[in-house]
Amino acid sequence: MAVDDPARDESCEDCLGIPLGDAVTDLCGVCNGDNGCVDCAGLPFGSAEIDDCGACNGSVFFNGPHHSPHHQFSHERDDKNKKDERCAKCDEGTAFFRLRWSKDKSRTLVAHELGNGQTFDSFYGYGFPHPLTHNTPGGLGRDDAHVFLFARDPSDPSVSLVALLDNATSTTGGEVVLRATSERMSRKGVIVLLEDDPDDTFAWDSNSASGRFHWTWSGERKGLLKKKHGDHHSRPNDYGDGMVLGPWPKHTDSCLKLKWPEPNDFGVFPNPRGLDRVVVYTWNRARDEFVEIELSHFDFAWGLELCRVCACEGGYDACGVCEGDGRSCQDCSGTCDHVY
Ligand SMILES: [Ca+2]
Ligand SMILES: [Ca+2]
Repeated sequence: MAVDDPARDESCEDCLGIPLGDAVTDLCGVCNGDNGCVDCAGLPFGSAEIDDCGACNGSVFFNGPHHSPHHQFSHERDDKNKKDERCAKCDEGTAFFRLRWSKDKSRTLVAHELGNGQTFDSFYGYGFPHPLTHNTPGGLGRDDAHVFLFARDPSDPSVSLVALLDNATSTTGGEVVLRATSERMSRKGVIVLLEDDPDDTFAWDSNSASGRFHWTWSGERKGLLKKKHGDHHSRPNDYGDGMVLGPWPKHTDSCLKLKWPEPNDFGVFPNPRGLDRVVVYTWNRARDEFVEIELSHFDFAWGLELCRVCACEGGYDACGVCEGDGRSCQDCSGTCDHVY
């Protein structure tokens, strides 16, 4: 650890208890260790193995959300049929995406794994408990933000893009036009799997894998909900919007480009209205938690590009975040409790 690290506690001892010593905890939590728990994809306690095709299979996922980080997969590899099947599907089931938000800014995202029995619908939680909006586990919507994340349903397996507008309890509304174009995604069966709300515009053509989306949401319309019971003319507050788009094609370099165009057919100006930022989550597989990607110098006019890739090419940081920068990750005790 650098002595000029501003986050450093002056009284900090190293992991051997030596004041200002230089012993550090390795990626496996072992003081002065040799990172012996790191798998072939670079993830501490990861389950990636060299597969039958000779590649490090970073697509092998943990077995549900409540695994122990020490859990190890063990595949029976002596069955020839299974082996042939795996080799034919070497790239299937991978859930890594290259996020690009300017010519020279990109990161690799890891898709969130849905839990046992969870579906994209139940993950999105449309309409309950907050009506007309998303109700994701833990509340992934953010005030005045357009949120994107990938989720993978291991039962298919399939991966879809989840978009969330605003916080599910935000008091402010907004209006957004989003334009989507794609490469290598046409006629692959990509559809809008969930519409929030059905009366917003989801003009998506799966043949060309392109489209336009137009959302309006009210936020809190003061007074409406305070009207008497039985007032059927008032619609509940619409706190947020969004959609699920998928399933994503399994081949690499299937790319979706998203823009917030001005001008646009819907007369929305500025576009977006009521939003001032984009939030993208990646998934920390080692710790089973979402990590927000910091999109420095994001520009709505340039937009976002999301392309499927096969692995976390830049490797995982010490906290298990794919291509995380590890900033303030390892504090004096060597734990990873202070990521972002
Ligand atoms: Ca709406
Ligand atoms: Ca809505």
